[in-house]
Amino acid sequence: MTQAVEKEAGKAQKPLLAALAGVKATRPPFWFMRQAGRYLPEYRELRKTAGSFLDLCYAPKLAAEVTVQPLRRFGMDAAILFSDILVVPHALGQEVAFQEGKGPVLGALDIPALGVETLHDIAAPVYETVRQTRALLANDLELDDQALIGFAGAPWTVASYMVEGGSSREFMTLRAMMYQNPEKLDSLIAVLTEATTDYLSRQIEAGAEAVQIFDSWAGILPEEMFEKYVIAPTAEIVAVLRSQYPTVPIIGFPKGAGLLYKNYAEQTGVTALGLDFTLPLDWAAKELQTICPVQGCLDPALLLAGGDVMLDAAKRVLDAFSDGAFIFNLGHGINKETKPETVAQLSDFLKGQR
Ligand code: 1CP
Repeated sequence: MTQAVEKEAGKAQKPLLAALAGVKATRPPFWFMRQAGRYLPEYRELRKTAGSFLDLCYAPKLAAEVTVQPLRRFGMDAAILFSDILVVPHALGQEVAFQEGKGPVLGALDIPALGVETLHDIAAPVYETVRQTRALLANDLELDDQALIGFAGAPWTVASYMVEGGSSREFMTLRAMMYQNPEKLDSLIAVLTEATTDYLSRQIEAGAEAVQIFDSWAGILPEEMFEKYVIAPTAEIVAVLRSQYPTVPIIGFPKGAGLLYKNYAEQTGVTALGLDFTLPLDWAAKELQTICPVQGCLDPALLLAGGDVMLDAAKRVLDAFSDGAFIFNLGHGINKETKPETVAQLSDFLKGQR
């Protein structure tokens, strides 16, 4: 047996997976949304050699390396697959490009032409990245307690990019479609629900130990539409994955959902909830953490300040959720202007919890 295999054999569950199984820890596991990426010099260096951003997402060796970069530097308890939620529309046949300084730009949307058949051919390198990342983690004695999280965008959030043709402030095309042409939007959501389920199940097959469903724009919907476009598709994805992989935890992140977080927790069946940074901490502890483990939710802007302002806020988050199963994270992704030293300061603080 190699040393790593020996260690694996006699070992307790990885900290992230224990927390997702409902175990309360004195030192909660932590990772940060968007922990890989442009704020890291080693990412910017590697990115130069990779061609376009999508080329990097489809280059398993490079993407696996980028996935573990933040762990080598900061020792988070989890790696998150380096990829993007817009790989799914791309693999379904819509044009997707990431333009420097402009963000994603998507081509015309032709729903009947979207091909669930081509999805796995085009997304195959993503599954290979999962395989290679698991191997990198398992073969490194410093990283073999770290879990690998796979992910996808939720149908609603991915549909927003596909309908709007990119990022949006008000999502007016999408929101108008919801009332004027619901059959069209429903057919898109149906395609995405099936594709997302298959895509996540392939990531699990390849070695993802947990998955997160990012619903970044869940917060723009009135209750009735939230039920229809956020809760229902997510519940469908969770039900299928749960039947196929009963032990693989699923984290749902319905950013901005406010009071509707509770309906989401009760009705989707997710294993754990990713909290955003706007929720009142005490409310979330009382109303959500009593339903399932929670993850979150430091305001990422605090990492631009750093120092005691950031650490005091981190402590308030830890204190608020100290009665139950908890994973420390940010309430949204790391900003690209964040200094690595500040991430190190926060990571050291979290690793020092007793
Ligand atoms: O040039 C570059 O390096 C591109 C910047 C970048 C990066 C590093 C983009 C473009 N995506 C990513 C990686 C990424 N995206 C990850 C990797 C793993 C990690 O967290 O370390 C993940 C999980 C995502 C998920 C993602 N992409 C979301 C959901 C989470 C969130 O931030 O709300 C969304 C909405 C996207 C879309 C996206 N990708 C990239 C851009 C610029 C955007 C648009 C964001 C917007 O509309 O505001």
